[in-house]
This record gives sequence, structure tokens and C-alpha cells, in this order.
Amino acid sequence: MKTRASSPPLHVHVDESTPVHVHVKKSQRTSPSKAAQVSIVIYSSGSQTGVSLKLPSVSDTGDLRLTLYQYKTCPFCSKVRAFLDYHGLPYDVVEVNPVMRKEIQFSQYRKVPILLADDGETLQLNDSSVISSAIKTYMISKDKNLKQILSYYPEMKYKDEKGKEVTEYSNKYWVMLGEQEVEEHYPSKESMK
Ligand SMILES: N[C@@H](CCC(=O)N[C@@H](CS)C(=O)NCC(=O)O)C(=O)O
Repeated sequence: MKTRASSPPLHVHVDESTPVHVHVKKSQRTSPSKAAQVSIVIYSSGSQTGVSLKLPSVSDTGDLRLTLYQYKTCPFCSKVRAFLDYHGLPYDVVEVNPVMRKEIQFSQYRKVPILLADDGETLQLNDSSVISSAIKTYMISKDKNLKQILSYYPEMKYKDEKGKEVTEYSNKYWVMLGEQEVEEHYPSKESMK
């Protein structure tokens, strides 16, 4: 189990030419309500130039319990861990044996990463891009549950040129928001990049 939440809020004072590494001590899983918002602020010659990184509070995911099925060395799994860590979301990890793959026997989708997300009902999220886009959408959307959000990423199966069945997901690179949410979170087109 991992959490990157820290308390009190962390401020790092550096000048613009100083590289800085921030290590946040791992601790036991905290309840969402106890999780702190983390912001990293860059100051130049004593004056605040702006917040460079503001992570949403863990409470934005409510009681979502996450379990990541992965191969440690898989780059797509690493991408998902980076996403979850960046957002301070706690998750359990199940290491999948790449030969037997017993740990993902429950799944018809035979690749990793797979994320099981439980917000009262256990849902299976496949594909690193779907995982990041769907969880980000969930964090922003106030009025949709995860099941509704997953319906925006429908599965498509097709055969490639060698006749092998391939599974893909529509909209996987997109955070799926309503107009009002876009205005609130991405006020300029620049900030959507
Ligand atoms: N498009 C997928 C690709 C996932 C993928 O190809 N994962 C590899 C491991 S790095 C896998 O599980 N391959 C099937 C296998 O090992 O049997 C994603 O972004 O998650």
C-alpha cells in the first residue's frame, strides 16, 4: 500500500537554476479525509512567481480503493504508477507472474496493467491510457460514478493483419468532461495540453 499524502502542505524554496528533488516519506494508507493537498511552489529572488504543480487532494477520489495488477518492468504499468503517485492516490499492487498469469485469471483481457477500482462496486479498468483518463475524469467529475465514466471508453475488438485479435478502447487519450467542467478546469486551450 502506498500513499504520497503529506501533512502539513509542503513548500520548497529554490531559485530558478537550482534542481530540486522532493522525497515524501511513505506511510500507511491514510483515510481520504486526512490526506493533505500537496503543492510545489517555485520562488524567484524571494518573490512568488506561481504554483508550478498543484495536486488535487486525495479526497477527490472519495472512497475509491485501487488495486494495480502489473509486471514490475512493464512500461505501461510504470506509466500508471507514475500517474497514481503524481496524484497522491493510494493503491495496492499485485505482481503478475508473466508466464502463468494466474493472478489475472479472472480477466478476459490478458494484458497488464489492469486496475481494479472499487467505489462500492468493483470495476475493471484495462489499458494504461484508459486507466489514467478514466481516473482523472472521475477526480474532476462531481456527478458521475466510475461505471458511467467507463462507458465513455468502449471496448473495440478487431483482427490485425496477422489475424490476431486486438483489443482497443475509444477515447482512451481523453479526459471526458462536460462543458462546465472544461471551463472550470481548463480555462484556456493552452492549459489542456
Ligand atoms: N495498450 C496497452 C498495452 C499493454 C501491454 O502491451 N502490456 C504488456 C506488458 S508490457 C502485456 O501485458 N503483454 C501481454 C503479455 O505479456 O502476455 C496499455 O497501454 O496498457
